[in-house]
Amino acid sequence: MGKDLRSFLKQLEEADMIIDIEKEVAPGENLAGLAWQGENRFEKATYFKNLKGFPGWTAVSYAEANRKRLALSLDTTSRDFIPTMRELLKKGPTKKELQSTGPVKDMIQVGEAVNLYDLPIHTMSNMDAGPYIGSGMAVIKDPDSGIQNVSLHRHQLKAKNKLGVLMHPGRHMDMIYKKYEQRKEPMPVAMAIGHHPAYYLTTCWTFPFDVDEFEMAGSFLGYPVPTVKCETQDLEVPAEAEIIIEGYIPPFEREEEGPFAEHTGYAKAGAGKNPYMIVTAITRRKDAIYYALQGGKPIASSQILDGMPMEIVLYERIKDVGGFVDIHDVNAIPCAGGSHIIVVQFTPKIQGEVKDVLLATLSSPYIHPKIAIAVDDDVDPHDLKELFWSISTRVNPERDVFIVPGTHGHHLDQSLPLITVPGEFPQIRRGSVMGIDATKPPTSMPEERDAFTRSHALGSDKFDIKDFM
Ligand SMILES: Cc1cc2nc3c(=O)[nH]c(=O)nc-3n(C[C@H](O)[C@H](O)[C@H](O)COP(=O)(O)O)c2cc1C
Ligand SMILES: [Mn+2]
Repeated sequence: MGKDLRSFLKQLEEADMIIDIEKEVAPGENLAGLAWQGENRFEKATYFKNLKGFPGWTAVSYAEANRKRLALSLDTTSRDFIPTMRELLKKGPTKKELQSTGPVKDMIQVGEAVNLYDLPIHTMSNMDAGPYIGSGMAVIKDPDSGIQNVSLHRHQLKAKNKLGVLMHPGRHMDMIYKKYEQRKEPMPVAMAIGHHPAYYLTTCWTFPFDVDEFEMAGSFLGYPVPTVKCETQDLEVPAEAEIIIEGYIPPFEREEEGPFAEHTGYAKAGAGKNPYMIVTAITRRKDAIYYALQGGKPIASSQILDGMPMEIVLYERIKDVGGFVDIHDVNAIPCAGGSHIIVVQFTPKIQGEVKDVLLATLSSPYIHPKIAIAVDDDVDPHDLKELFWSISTRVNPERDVFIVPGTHGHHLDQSLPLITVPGEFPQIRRGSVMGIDATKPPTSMPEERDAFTRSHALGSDKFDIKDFM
């Protein structure tokens, strides 16, 4: 057996990174709030053992939704996360391995037997239209190349065999759906729910169009991902997932969807006329664990799964700006939405370099970053106290802050004006971006740089108060 949600839960238990909850919890009432508190008060995942109205079911939340836990799942640490991921990426894709069957085929419901209300799908926020599946890794196939794509999308529970779908313009699922619409054909979809974090991480990564995200999951895990064929659609899905939901998205059909609280913490953006999916089969493990991925108000899975791949993509991009940047770290600040404020830590060499780095950060494969902040090698980009101190003592606003107007903004960032029809798919926004240089003068100006050398409380570098208590 390969690595899956269960092997990761064992790792979390051993590392004391998960809270087991035996008391009864209701997916429609308090599961979300308790899971949110598990992370935001105790920095832990949550395992719900007793679900009101769903006898026999259990649910996990926030498993991968923390840099430390995500790092643990890939046998590394929070500090070494970026270098480890950079090494893994060099491996390129690893072909999947099709098997005749697997644990996800323990139970099979097809056609009329399909009932989404049997699953403990939870409601994530007080502003949501109802229960949503956040953990469905949507597998589709490019009808031209036959290559599969996997991405994560929000899915409103609409009927026993119907789910909403939100596809942002330009995402691979949107591009492939348009190909099916051109052919006037439905697009087959299969969603995998509940698996090892490597699957979720690669699913949320923007790889080139012709890369199958699960083949990258194979490279991250170090072996070919085992797959099985779907029952009712021509697609291959992970054999060791907890649940598979098969179906299709009809062409040209649109229906009211939302509201739903997004990674920004607001609920109205994106709501309106969106496509939907008809479910044709559900297959699952006998004792399937529902993965109650929490979206919305930070910190949720939304910010971690958006932000972690972005950090590595931005790191790779920035390191080559102007030939070479002495880059140390990137933080897509989770509590700020995970993707809209990016902190880049590096040692500036010459005047002007910081601005180039900030512009590269703001014009990458991602349209999320709106504010980029550069900090020097003596400031921890993950420590908000350090960040504010650096901005406060190293920024002269008229010199160190710039704004670029008229850029393409993120579809769900409600602070930016829409340039398409409100409530109609797709939604496109024009906005602006801002760079803040909170670094010291560059190394080419040693005297000026030296004036910004930090002080510390005398003895704090040599003595530990624990030895005096
Ligand atoms: C929790 C979560 C929910 C997401 N929901 C959506 C969504 O509803 N619609 C969408 O287009 N992208 C959504 N995304 C972003 C895509 O999954 C992500 O950009 C992915 O890399 C797209 O895959 P692609 O590169 O194959 O297009 C979500 C991401 C996360 C982490
Ligand atoms: Mn893709």
